[in-house]
Amino acid sequence: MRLKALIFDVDGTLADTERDGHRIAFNRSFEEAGLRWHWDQVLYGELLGITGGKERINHYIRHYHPGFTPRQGTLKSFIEQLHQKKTQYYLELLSKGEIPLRTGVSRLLREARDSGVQLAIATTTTLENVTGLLQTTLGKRAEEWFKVIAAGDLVSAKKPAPDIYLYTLSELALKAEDCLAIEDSKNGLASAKSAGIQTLITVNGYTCGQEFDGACAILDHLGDTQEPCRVIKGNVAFSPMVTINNLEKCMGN
Ligand code: XBP
Ligand code: MG
Repeated sequence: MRLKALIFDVDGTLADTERDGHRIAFNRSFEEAGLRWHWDQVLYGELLGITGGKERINHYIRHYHPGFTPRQGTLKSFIEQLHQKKTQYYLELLSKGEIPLRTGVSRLLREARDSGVQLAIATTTTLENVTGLLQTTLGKRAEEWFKVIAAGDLVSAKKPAPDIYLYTLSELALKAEDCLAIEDSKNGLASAKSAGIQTLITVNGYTCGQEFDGACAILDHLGDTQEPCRVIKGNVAFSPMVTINNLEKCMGN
């Protein structure tokens, strides 16, 4: 079947942004606010079950510091301010070029462009984080490669709700069956699947133990000429790398 659009998740899919990116930025914002909160790698893995930075902070407070009240203002505005600082720190990390794209991402994006397959993004993270990542890894004008960049608070119900994917489909003016989503997590898969979109998973350190029922394939990464991918589950035709050609063949099955 003819694939019309590829819809990418960002965190964990385009790049491994969580452990050494978002986590570090959250911790810096806590330190700066004089809070003795620290998210280590294991705790952060647990907190990733809650998508969205503001929602994650709120969940953490409710479960780990239930009596906490900010010195000034409401809890909501306190979390918003903390999160704005976190975004600043995250953008600083990106600008240092410390977060590269995952294997095969740049290759597949370029191949899609050459084949006339549209590109889109459906993510929970803040819009500036997406544009920052695209610019620091693919160049100043990389945003223009994407017909739709759907991010953050654009929808009120974040992944695993289907809203961000439904919004992306409507902006693309395409049907779910003409698109394929690329995700890294259970929450991401649930979101894309509930919007009716077939989904390919590339796992990472935080998500490799998750269940991905209903994914069209599960791989360790997208693969590249120098670094073949491993098919964990699904059609072996994806090895040594995911291409527009093998995606179109496998989607028909
Ligand atoms: C990603 C997220 C994001 C980031 C932080 O989920 O949950 O919250 O961790 O981004 P997904 P913000 O990959 O499933 O979209 O702090 O900007 O929200
Ligand atoms: Mg993700």
